[in-house]
Amino acid sequence: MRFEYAPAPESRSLVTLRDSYGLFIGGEFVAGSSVFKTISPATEEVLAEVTHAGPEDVDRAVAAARQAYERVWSAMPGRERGKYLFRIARVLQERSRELAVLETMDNGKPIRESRDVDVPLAAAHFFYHAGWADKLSYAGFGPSPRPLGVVGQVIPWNFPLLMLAWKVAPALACGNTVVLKPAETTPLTALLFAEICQQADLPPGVVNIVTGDGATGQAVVAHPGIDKVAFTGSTAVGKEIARACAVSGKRLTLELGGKAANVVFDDAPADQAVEGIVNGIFFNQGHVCCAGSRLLVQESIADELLDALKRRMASLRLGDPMDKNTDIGAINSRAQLDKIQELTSSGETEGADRWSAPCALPDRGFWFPPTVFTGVSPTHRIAREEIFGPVLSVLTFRTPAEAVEKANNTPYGLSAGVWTEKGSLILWMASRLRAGVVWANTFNRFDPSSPFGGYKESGFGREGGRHGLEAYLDVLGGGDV
Ligand code: TAP
Repeated sequence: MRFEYAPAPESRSLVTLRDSYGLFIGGEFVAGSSVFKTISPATEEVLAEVTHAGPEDVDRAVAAARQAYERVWSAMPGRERGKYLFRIARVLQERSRELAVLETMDNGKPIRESRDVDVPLAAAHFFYHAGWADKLSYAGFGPSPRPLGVVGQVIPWNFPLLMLAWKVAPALACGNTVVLKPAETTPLTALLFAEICQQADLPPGVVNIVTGDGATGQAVVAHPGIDKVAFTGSTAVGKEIARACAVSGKRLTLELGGKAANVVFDDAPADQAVEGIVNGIFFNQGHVCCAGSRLLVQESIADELLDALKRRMASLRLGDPMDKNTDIGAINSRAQLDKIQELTSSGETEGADRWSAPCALPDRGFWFPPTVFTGVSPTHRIAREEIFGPVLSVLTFRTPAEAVEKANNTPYGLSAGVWTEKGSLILWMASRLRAGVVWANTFNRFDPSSPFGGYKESGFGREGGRHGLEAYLDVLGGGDV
């Protein structure tokens, strides 16, 4: 039975959009070399004009960060830095509805997700790292770990505010200052975050935000005044950055792509597994680095499980991301939609069977229905390449050993899921899966105290937890933090 829901739109009036936004450098919004427009992917309406930072603007931002590092932030006792982080965390909570609405407008993700996942987790990251700021000497990195200096951070568009929090909170807690570049298609919550830094009286220059495109990211990464680079994005760009940093001696952490296996055994609780599969691949339109984009299902239950999955997919509601009942929002950009369409066409051409949930797509904006491919072979592109959209590729296996072999048959290694009632099988699988995170009987769960990161082409370094602090500390140096 299909339920009809009355519209339940969240109010756009919670957000006051400016016509244009400057760069956030030295605690102020300043003009830059040129401007570009950011649009709503759900309606293609222009939301605001944003400044494009050229190399000279990046230079100013790095200089402001250096000055703040040397004069204020690195010398400030950890307990004082912690107070600023607590303040930012509280303001994020106070302004959470505004942030959620703005995120949904600029990114296209359902308001339910920005409200219940992105913004609360972003605040949690600041609370968590605020607690670490005065305890770094007890974190197991020696008695006096030192900050690294000015950190250049480049983030993607899939979780704009949350990725900012993953980057900025540990960097600041450890005594570094930052120059952050948000993605070209989703700069608005980072700019609202800049206002929050002002509201929290963060010393000028501790956080600098330079909006722009890939060239701006390149300028940040290549700047000689940057001591450490932290990048989240595609594996292709990550490799370019690794090459650029290799010759410079800069410290580097990379959080890159994934092609996670979600492995369902025949004794798994079926309804729970179906919810986990749906959450694993359709959460955030599948724009998730750790998405469970390859379903590995034990052959004996494959037909039954797929029937249940299709029934569940048919009940997903696609449409206005501002509606509180929406499950599937808009694809973030025309370019991403083109990429999803190209890869799904290759799935059909290579011989897999495509099934999409029956749902009407809105006339304007960028949309793609939840889709599942069966009859997939490990050599198909849809089984190997990251689609980064609401598309699931299904493969089958007979034995646990075959499941492990197929799950690990990927250049990536970010995450995996295991569904079974047997605890021993969970542990057996977890010790063999080459993935940074292995979820058992759940998927896409995050917590700031739990380190996240990849193996192989999914990158190196960890974000979150005690392990994540290490990326922002000179653990071999002396002195007080
Ligand atoms: P990318 O195209 O790699 O872009 C990421 C960021 O890098 C954007 O801000 C981008 O700017 C900038 N950039 C582009 N070219 C650059 C260059 N040559 N030098 C420096 N910066 C450059 O990735 P995306 O399409 O935005 O994001 C999707 C990818 O991110 C997926 O592969 C996904 O798996 C990965 N991701 C990984 C994680 C973790 S934790 N592993 C989390 C989220 C996403 P523009 O936006 O202006 O192009």
